[in-house]
Amino acid sequence: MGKIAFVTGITGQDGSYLAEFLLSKGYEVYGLVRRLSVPNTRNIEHILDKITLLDGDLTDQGSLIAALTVAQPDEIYNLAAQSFVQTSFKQPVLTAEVSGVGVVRLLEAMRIVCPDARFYQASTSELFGLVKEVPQTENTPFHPRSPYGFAKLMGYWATVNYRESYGFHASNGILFNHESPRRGIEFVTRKITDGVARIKYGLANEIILGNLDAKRDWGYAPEYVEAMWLMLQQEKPDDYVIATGETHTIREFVELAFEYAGIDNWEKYVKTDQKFYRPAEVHVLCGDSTKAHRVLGWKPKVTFKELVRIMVEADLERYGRIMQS
Ligand code: NAP
Ligand code: F7E
Repeated sequence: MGKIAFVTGITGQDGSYLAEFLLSKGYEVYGLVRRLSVPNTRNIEHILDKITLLDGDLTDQGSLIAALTVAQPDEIYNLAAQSFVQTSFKQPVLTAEVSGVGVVRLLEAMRIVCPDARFYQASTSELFGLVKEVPQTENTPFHPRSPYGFAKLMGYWATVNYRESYGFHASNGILFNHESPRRGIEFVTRKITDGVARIKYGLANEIILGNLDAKRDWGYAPEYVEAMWLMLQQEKPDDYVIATGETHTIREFVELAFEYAGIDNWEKYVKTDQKFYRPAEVHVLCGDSTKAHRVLGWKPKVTFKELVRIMVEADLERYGRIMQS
């Protein structure tokens, strides 16, 4: 019999790639989905007949207990969150409820229903925020810069605390930015590649962005979900930085995206607006994933340039199809 996995956030970028990955490993996969007025299963449409969806929400304790009772998982991957930093400034309490207290609710549900399961928490490089050193490792002090960051800080420490208090096999993956054609449209990489494709097809004539000088360590999402799984295959739970070790500005991403789409003079099309700046910015992120390489044998393969190309090509192809239909 294969193992059973329970994935929150299964409709999101990472959840959908993780579900595919777990299916390929022979897992029985359960996913938690919340009620939306318009269903949002685009990322998992192709595997809907292979997984089981259970109703629930990280803000509803009873629904988490009920879902775990049905699934009886060996492994729990908590990927659900209000994950957009910009929105967290507009909806800080909701973000704290979902991305912070939500982790405690899920850990409590696990304590009641399946304390011997293994637990993965989707922690983030946003914990480092105003960075204390470059590159950031598992030992770098935290200084979150947004409600998203401080909510995730609670999730991080809740995971450590349940490990220390109850002996849970609970691990934090401190993942740096990772992107793909399934990235939500409001995140900067996807906003750029979607915008470039629109410009290429004459559907738009500009992209309006915020701070072009911020630097991020961007990796490729399908590779990052494998690191999550590897953490839960270890005898002992622990916390790991997952990153490429390279950092690039938003400007560099923009330049490459226009180049791959074959559009000259990107400056002609890109404008900036204060409304896309953040009240407190995370200026530079660059991770050191030496520990993940040493213990998990994990290493990123897709380079920054390949990532930009993959995303630009996917959006060009998508608009190409739309234009033909
Ligand atoms: P994403 O695409 O925004 O997906 C978030 C998921 O959470 C969606 O499935 C969403 O469901 C679900 N969700 C939101 N609120 C919920 C609630 N109240 N109850 C239950 N489910 C809820 O995020 P992602 O990029 O895949 O990231 C996955 C996780 O890793 C998140 O926790 C994120 O904070 C964290 N993380 C991401 C990165 C990155 O670069 N991508 C880096 C570090 C950490 P709907 O589809 O219904 O909205
Ligand atoms: O912003 C700048 C913005 O929204 C990246 C989430 O997955 O990764 C993600 O958080 C940078 C910031 O991602 C625009 O100011 C400029 O400096 O793509 P983003 P993020 O905030 O890094 C971490 C690791 C997570 O955990 C989060 O869940 O780009 N930027 N102009 C812009 N950002 C956006 N969104 N839109 C712009 O127009």
